[in-house]
Amino acid sequence: MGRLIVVSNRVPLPAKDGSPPAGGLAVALQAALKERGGIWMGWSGKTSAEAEPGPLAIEERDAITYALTDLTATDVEEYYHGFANRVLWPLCHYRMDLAEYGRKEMAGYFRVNRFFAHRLAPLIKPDDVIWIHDYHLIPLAAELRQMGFSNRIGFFLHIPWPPADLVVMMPAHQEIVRGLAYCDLVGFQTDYDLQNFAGYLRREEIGDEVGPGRFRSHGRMFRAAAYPISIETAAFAAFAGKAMASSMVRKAQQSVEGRDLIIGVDRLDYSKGITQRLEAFERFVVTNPGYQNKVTFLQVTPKSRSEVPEYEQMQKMVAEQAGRINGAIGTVDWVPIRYINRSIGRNLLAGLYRLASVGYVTPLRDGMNLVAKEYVAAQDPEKPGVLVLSRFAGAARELKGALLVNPYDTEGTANALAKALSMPLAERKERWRAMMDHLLAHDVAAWCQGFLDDLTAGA
Ligand code: ADQ
Repeated sequence: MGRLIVVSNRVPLPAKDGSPPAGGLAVALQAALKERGGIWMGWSGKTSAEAEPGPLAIEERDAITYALTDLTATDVEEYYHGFANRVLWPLCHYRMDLAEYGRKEMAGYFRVNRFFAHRLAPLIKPDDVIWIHDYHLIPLAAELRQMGFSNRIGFFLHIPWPPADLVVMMPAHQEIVRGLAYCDLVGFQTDYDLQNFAGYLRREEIGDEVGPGRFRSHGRMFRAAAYPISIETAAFAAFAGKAMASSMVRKAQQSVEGRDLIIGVDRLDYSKGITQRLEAFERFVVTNPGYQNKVTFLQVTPKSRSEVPEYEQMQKMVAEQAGRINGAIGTVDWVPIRYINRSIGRNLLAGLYRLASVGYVTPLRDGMNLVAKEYVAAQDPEKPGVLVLSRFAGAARELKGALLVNPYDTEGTANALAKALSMPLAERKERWRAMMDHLLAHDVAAWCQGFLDDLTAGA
């Protein structure tokens, strides 16, 4: 296989001090790039004041070439905030009610994808393998093909692919989906996403499955399959064990004062079901008075996308809701919900997962949800906690040892919290072992290798 070229909206440039990147995905892709030599291209996150952004900024680190482009303010507004985050994100999370489709934004989305293709073109060698990531860049493969590139091109969608009935609500759905047919391999998080994609092609009569995982659409043949993303399981487990010695984690442990800790960790996003989660926690305490003053629910939620109005409103709503619940069920010596509105370091995060008796992960819709996997990996094998997991997270397709809940069912979720907190140790161990064994065998390195093997097979 030739060099690997990864393209994603944002690029995790390694820190100058050599400290590792925060996410497992960045670690896995950087390892793959290092092994084969390669390029990681994407938006620098900077807005250019010029009508045409300057040349690519190239940085070489550890045998990887990082190629970063600025975008104009109009590009950022239309492509990123406009179409990617206000049409594709809500649509793929089953929230067409929040989508704000506009032709100007869609044109901006295609324009920036074409711009990415033109920026990337001079860097591509004939045997390079190109791996495109996520919903920001769905049309990129088609743009590259139009420029004459016949390299192997793979695409991985990190968010869900919804059923046909939803996809067709997006006015430009056929033009968007067309981009995928120009790839050699399209990866989804779960078998459900793959089925939805196949169903959409059939329903719209724009393609069909000609064999298992083999599709024909827009006059092209390509493959599609599920590749559930994962974490660096063994490394994260070791890290969590060590984190217990840190003074921050010890302080956190003292502050809980022997109560059971329930932990929720999410970017502030309407797809994560945070308000439903708080409500179910309140219901749990009210219907299980024995747990009053015996549990602390810690919700850690850094702001995200605050330039989009729904996110701004949500931030206010969640803070108010946590305050109202604390006022209603708290006592002078007990604050039931602790709500932290910012990002925390990986060390503290890993330690908090390990301290927590319950990992409370209840998105309304999620491509995978890596928090669920991190929580499992961080547990002490001798006294593991219990994962309460939404059936609507992609992770629910794999983590069968979790207590699966429907986050729209407040009573059901409250009951699951009660069940988790009273679960006998033997059952906790048995459930955890099954999940941990799965995650050790299916870590992010295996995910990366599996996708690249399939992409390059037969090349
Ligand atoms: P996200 O929607 O960002 O990712 P998720 O998979 O849960 O969701 O990943 C979040 C990451 O951020 C985790 O590694 C978590 O530890 C970290 N994080 C969250 N809150 C934090 C905090 N307060 N402090 C520090 N770290 C925090 C998208 C899709 C997911 C899919 C991933 C990967 O929406 O469904 O799992 O991509 O494909």
